[in-house]
Amino acid sequence: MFSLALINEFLGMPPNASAEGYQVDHIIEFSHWFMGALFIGWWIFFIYCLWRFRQKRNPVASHEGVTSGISTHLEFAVVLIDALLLIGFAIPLWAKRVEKIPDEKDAIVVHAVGQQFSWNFHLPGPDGTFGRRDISLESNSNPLGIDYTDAAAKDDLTALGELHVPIDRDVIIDVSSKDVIHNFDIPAMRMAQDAIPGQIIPLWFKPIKTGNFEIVCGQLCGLGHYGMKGMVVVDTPADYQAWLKERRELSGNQTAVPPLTRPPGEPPPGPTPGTVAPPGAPKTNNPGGG
Ligand SMILES: [Cu+2]
Repeated sequence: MFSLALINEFLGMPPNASAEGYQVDHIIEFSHWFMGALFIGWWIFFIYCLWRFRQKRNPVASHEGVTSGISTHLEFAVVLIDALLLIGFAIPLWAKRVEKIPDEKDAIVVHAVGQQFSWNFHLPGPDGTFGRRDISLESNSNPLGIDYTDAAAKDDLTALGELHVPIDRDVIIDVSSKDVIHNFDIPAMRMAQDAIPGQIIPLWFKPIKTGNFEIVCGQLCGLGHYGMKGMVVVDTPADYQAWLKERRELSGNQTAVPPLTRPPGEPPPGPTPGTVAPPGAPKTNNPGGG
């Protein structure tokens, strides 16, 4: 069956997997068809001009130019359609995304923290409250700097690179970054959000298909940017509970001795190998590093 949506597939977009993604798909479809029409229109105009203003027929240049108003009308129509796309569709869609965040009580809430070059996830655990995080506690064994002396942190779960969420539940991901600007992008959910140091910005969606969906970093964040990938696994509710149980068992082992400070001898998180420090950056004294 012919479908307008074929253009998205043709251009390589993965099939949509979230309840809200269709709105994004529609605006992308419309924009692509509109660009396609403009592309053909301008080509016809270009070829017409080559023929109409050929030298044989116009040996002397006309310095007066076009006298009819048709090109003005055409250009005005293009501006009008562009304005309609922006004001009528894009801005309201964006406003809906940033204003109508689902209630946290009924949603799965996760913190995603970007770093060169991976995604860390922090889950609140059974008590539903996130434990305190402190940048001074960050280490290789505690990349999120979770303060395990905080009562709310005792049951918290962490995951690196792979996040599981249940199907048909609203998911809110609070996106932030430890170092540079990253972008938390799940193409199949049609969701992307910049991860900005010092800011926590929510992104939300409702997955409607089970399966594995790639997370990519959508901002060129350093030499390892190409490898900054992750996975969102959309599970059935039973599989999701099983994953939580597994994470709980794993983190139970990890936090048997809660690290109050950085383990002795472990250097503070410094530049990752492969990262080029910006010009003028202070030299780090990493005892272990070069
Ligand atoms: Cu990145």
